Amino acid sequence: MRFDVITIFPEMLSSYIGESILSRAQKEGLIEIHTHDLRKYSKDRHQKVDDTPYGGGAGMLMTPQPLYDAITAVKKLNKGPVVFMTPQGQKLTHTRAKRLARTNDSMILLCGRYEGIDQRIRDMLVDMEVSIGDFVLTGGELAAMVVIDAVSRFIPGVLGDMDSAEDDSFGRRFGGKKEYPHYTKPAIFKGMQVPEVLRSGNHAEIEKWRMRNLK
Ligand code: 6GU
Repeated sequence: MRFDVITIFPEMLSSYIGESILSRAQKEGLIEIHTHDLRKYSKDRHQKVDDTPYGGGAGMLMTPQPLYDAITAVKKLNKGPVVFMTPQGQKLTHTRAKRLARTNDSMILLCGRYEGIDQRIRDMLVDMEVSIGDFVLTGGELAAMVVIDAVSRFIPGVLGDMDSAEDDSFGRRFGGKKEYPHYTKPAIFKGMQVPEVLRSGNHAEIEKWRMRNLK
């Protein structure tokens, strides 16, 4: 899966995607993440990318020229849908993340800032609008990282074994199933003991205990 992210803050993404599972997935060629600095596409001599809204009102909007040039340039490298990150978009869910992973080889993520983007770009070039929840962020960058992370988990090989994309606690919960309590070493921490049965090696009893303790 190839992700191209258009943003005025490319460095915001690099530390997150440069660590842990996403970093390994890129090294193994399972995913590719490219960032594109929107300002570089601005024809304004101060690399301006925003302006005041027609009709008045608070805040600034992202102007169409840099967005148009950036999106059309990136579309030559990435044939996937253009996804605009906005609180007005369709809510990202476990199911939608899985569907995005299964139905696309690539996608372009457009990060908004300020009060939003010129409507003509939405009408002309945006294929899909995605939100990560009912709250407003200062920009789409965190949301784009959430999409990349949630979608990448469903790409075969990104997680250790494919089962874990569904069978971790979140997958179970969203699948309507429950999860049992987990413990790791040490056996006693601040005086609190790990249930004896989990240390017994009796797998039938362990399974029974887990089924009785679903939350
Ligand atoms: Cl995708 N963008 C912004 N700016 N805020 C959000 C969001 C996206 N999803 C939830 N809040």
